[in-house]
Amino acid sequence: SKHCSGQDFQISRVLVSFNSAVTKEEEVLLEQYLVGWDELIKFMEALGTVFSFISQEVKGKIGILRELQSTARGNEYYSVRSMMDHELRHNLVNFHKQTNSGCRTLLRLHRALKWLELFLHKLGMSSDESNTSDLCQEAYNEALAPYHSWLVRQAASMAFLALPERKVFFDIVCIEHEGEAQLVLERTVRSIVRVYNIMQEAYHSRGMLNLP
Ligand code: 1Q0
Repeated sequence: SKHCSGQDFQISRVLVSFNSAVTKEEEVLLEQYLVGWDELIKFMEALGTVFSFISQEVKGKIGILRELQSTARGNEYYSVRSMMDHELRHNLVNFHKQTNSGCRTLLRLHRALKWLELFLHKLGMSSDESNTSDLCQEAYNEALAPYHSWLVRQAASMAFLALPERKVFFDIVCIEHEGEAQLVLERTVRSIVRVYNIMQEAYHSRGMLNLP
């Protein structure tokens, strides 16, 4: 009976996708991971046109990875580790210049997921007086700004100013009560942390945390 403005987006689907992306062997399944991102894109699209440059950017990265999955070697892109080992084995990862390797492309989404983790955590802990633009900017400064050019940082800060207030966020997420929000957000944060940590270790152990 609840009416929510972001009917297409469901935060539960983000949670389910990221949870199901992790196997018993602590592998991250690439397809499930990307499905989680598909859902996040719906959220950004519900925010309106100011955010479309961000969702276009994410769609571009997802597109590159799906393209790799659809090639003859697509089965190698089954999990994050299988992708990394395949690309390293075949010298497809360039450590000196920018290419469209799966490893460097996924690294961009990986870093963005840290931003989301911090932002959702802050949102869950926030109070009535909190300002979403500030929460978003703080998370951005910590997780993403160090990797972005000056121009991108300015554009991001401008976009943050256009963010709706907390109430609207909770409405899109379809949450009526504050307590409920905190619970759902913390659960989502946990599913993100789990995926993030596994991927962070996979990138770290292969010396690939700084791919150009
Ligand atoms: C909620 C509003 C979204 C706020 C997004 C924060 C990040 C903003 C910064 C985006 C700038 C994008 C412009 C291009 C950047 C690229 O230079 C960069 C590097 O790529 P490359 O190929 O040049 O090396 N690209 C990236 O860093 C890719 C990732 C961009 C950030 C995407 C983060 C979007 C996450 C959105 C999920 C929102 C869901 C919120 C759910 C809330 C539920 C209560």
